[in-house]
Amino acid sequence: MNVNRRVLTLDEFTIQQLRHIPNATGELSGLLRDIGLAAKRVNVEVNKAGLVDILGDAGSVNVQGEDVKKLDIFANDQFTGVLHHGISCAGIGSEELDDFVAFDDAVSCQSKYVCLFDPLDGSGNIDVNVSIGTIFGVYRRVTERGEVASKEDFLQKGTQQVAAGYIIYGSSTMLVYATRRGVNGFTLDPSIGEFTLSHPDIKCPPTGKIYSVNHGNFFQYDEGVKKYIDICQKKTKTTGGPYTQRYIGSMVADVHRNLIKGGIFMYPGTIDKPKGKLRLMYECNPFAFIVEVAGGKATNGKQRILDVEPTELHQRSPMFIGSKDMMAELETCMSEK
Ligand code: AHM
Ligand code: MG
Repeated sequence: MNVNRRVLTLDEFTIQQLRHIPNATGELSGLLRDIGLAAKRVNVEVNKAGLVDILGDAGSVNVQGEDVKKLDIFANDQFTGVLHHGISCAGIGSEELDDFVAFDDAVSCQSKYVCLFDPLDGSGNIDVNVSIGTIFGVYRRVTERGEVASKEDFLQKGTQQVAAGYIIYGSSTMLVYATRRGVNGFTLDPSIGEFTLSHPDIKCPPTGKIYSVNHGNFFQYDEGVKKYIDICQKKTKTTGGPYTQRYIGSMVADVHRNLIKGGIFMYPGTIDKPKGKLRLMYECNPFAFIVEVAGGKATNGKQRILDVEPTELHQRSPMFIGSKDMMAELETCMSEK
């Protein structure tokens, strides 16, 4: 029989990785497998979104005061469900829920990890067929195993993540995840229903040609940000500009593209919203972890994102993330008075 062993599934890959880690229990592999399963279920519904009556508002409003689409709720329920029924997760925090959920059954209380996620980011793009995604960060709990997880398990700095990743429901569906060992990308093979390793050991190019920002807010940005955007648009010897502006308005798609091709993504604070729009725990921390492991940088304009001490689950943060040389140019602009 001719079996193509160059194709490694997500499960096979995570189990192989265990061999390099002495005393590993396999719980993280289990958790990633659970996330992969929820992703496949969400993918099926996202693909059907144009066909069935699943579009539109579900009639409720989430904790940020935004309309909730039906698919957000479906995705939230899928990720919460698989993590609850698995054996690796003691509780979850979700952008769609007011508060964290600690699983209080005996198996979950013995679990090592908690997971924070944005179940369906960019969901405003669903009805126009633009890529959307799921973002997740995994933390080792700080409370004793055996207890029900508590707030301190969820309010940890981004540096404490043991893994983080995203799923992009795009022209193909991909799951990308990082541990401190590296970043790897898996493309869903619909013929076998498995995520298969397609982008091993992703590295973010040190520089690139793409900048991503909402230009509509330009006049609301700080002078340093405006100055950097100005540089992006100019032909200079040092930067090799002008750069190309690409902004999908779906962070997973924008940051994924910049991670692979090199570039910078910015969601700065504005006069109206000084903390910007993105959520530290569900969007900024996971991406900061992934991009840093890949060799890039992520800050809030003043401080490394991963070093920010969280005070509340739903807090927002300005976000600047991407290729390290472009981030250095930005930081120079922001530090000049
Ligand atoms: P969401 O979590 O409500 O979907 O919002 C987050 C999304 C990001 O994916 C994207 O980068 C950003 O909102 C776009 O916002 P804007 O339209 O203000 O540029
Ligand atoms: Mg979001």
